[in-house]
Amino acid sequence: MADTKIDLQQGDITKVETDAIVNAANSSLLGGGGVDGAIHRAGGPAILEECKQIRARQGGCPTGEAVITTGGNLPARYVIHTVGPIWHGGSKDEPALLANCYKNSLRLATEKQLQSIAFPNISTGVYGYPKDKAAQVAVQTVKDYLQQHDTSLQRVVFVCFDSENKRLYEEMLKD
Ligand code: AR6
Repeated sequence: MADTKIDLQQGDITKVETDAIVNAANSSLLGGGGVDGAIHRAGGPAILEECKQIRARQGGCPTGEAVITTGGNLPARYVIHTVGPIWHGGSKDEPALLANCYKNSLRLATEKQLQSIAFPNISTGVYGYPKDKAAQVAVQTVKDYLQQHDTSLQRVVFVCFDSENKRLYEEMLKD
């Protein structure tokens, strides 16, 4: 594995000073509530402008895929927008789709030669993915990716908004 550090923080991802922050978007790329709304509010209109250009080119973003835009007024230089799966009970390929969100975001960051990236707890809000199951997928997928790929990334941060997620990640990152 490269010497990439995995960190854990609790708080608002729009304040985090990594090269990129990841947005838990929807396929329209036109914004929404939750972390998506917070990122567009804090980052300003330049982000939506680029999302619209991407929509015009490729018609939105399928579940599990990711696209990259400017960070606008955010401390982060880029926002990587990925679309998590809606939880339907686990039989609709949700774990693989959620893993794809993390993999494709890490791939984009690596292609851009970024050194740091911060993830929110994708799909665990409006999309209803059970937090413990989502944390397991997130941590395992990031660890596997770092083991299997050459990457420019020196730091990956999990940013938990709520204390339950923080506790789950703490437990999972213990060793
Ligand atoms: N910083 C970090 N995490 C946050 C923040 C924040 N400022 N705000 C919320 N969270 P959600 P989803 C956490 O609902 O489940 C949107 O409308 C939140 O506590 O934002 O992937 C999109 O447009 C939760 O743990 O995203 C889509 O339509 C996590 O972020 C849909 O919601 C994800 O919750 C996506 O649903």
